[in-house]
Amino acid sequence: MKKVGIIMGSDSDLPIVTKATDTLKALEIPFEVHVYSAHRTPVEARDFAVNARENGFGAIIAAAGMAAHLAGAIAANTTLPVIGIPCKSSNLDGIDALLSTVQMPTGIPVATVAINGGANAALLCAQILAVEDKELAAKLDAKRAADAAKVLEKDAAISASF
Ligand code: RP5
Repeated sequence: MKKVGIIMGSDSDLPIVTKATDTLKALEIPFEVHVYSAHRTPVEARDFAVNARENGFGAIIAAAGMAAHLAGAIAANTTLPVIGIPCKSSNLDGIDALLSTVQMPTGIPVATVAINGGANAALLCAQILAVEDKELAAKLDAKRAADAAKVLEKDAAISASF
């Protein structure tokens, strides 16, 4: 199976990235995690993106906050699908990172999930990889069914309490 590359702009983004790694582990999808910044280590971020396809990656998650250019900078250097996670910082509640990540110019797409949406970033990667992987698609179907069953249990409990 192709690997997922997870890049974060700073180790302070790790709590958000952990939501993605937990999700990938549960689905038994191989991944690598790195701290590369579009601003502080632009050469390393670029090199990772340029070599990612040849290095066995099938999709890349880029998590960054503030003036979040990481996902766009990665996307500029690969045609692998790039999923951006805008991370919330203290001043602007993540709106800064959301707009920086989502507003990509035509030709260089970044699939942007919600602010701090680490789990959905991983699920989107899984869905991309599952296009050509029936076993992974079955795991995703099973997860959806299990998630729905949990909601229906909550419905029964809430409904019975009134
Ligand atoms: C961004 O700036 C990082 O992705 C992080 O979300 C934010 C703050 O970084 P640190 O100052 O905590 O390293 O580039």
